[in-house]
Amino acid sequence: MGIISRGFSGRRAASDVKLPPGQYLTKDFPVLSAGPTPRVPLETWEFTIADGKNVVQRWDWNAFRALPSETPTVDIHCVTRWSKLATTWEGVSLDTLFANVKTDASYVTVESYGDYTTNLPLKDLMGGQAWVAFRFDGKDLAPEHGGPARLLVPHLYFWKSAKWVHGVTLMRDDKPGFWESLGYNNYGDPWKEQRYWE
Ligand SMILES: Nc1nc2c(c(=O)[nH]1)N[C@H]1C(S)=C(S)[C@@H](COP(=O)(O)O)O[C@H]1N2
Ligand SMILES: [Mo]
Repeated sequence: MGIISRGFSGRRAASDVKLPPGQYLTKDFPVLSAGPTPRVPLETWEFTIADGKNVVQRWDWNAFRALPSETPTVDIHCVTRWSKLATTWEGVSLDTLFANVKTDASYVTVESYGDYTTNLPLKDLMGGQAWVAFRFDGKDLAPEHGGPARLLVPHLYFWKSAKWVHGVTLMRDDKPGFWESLGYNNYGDPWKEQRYWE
């Protein structure tokens, strides 16, 4: 029913809205940061992909912004129970960033300016599921929301969407990131309510 009427009307009626279990809707955009907001000048900003210790791809801001970008509209779900629907972003797909990377690694650690890390399976970054986003709601991403650029992985709880993203490291073995080491679930599927380690 939900899917049929949604497809038919082309937008969601209020009665159609389906939130993951235990979530409530908010119109605000709360700021959740584990530490101070790092200020990253565009002149020194870079995004790298490393395979173990070897950096295999590197972009400075101009090279990064010269890549083709996309404008996803997605729902986001924070483990602290707020959700926002139909948020609009601009960013570079991880498929684009990984286009020339060959690896047999199955996991990644995402690293941010200012020390934050988060881990996820590499396949969750691929297939149109993840972006390095630099614009939100038509405006440059504000520093408190992760500007100049943040990861956006909307199908997982929002702590996986690392703000001030600096790069990703490919790993053969999975390794818990910042919140995952402090008790948040290793994977974090909001539809399965994977908030904490069992
Ligand atoms: N670098 C970094 N990224 C981060 C965080 C953080 O503390 N540091 N918090 C995470 C959490 S728990 C959430 S819910 C979202 C919050 O993003 P927002 O502040 O833009 O709402 O960022 C995630 N990414
Ligand atoms: Mo969060």
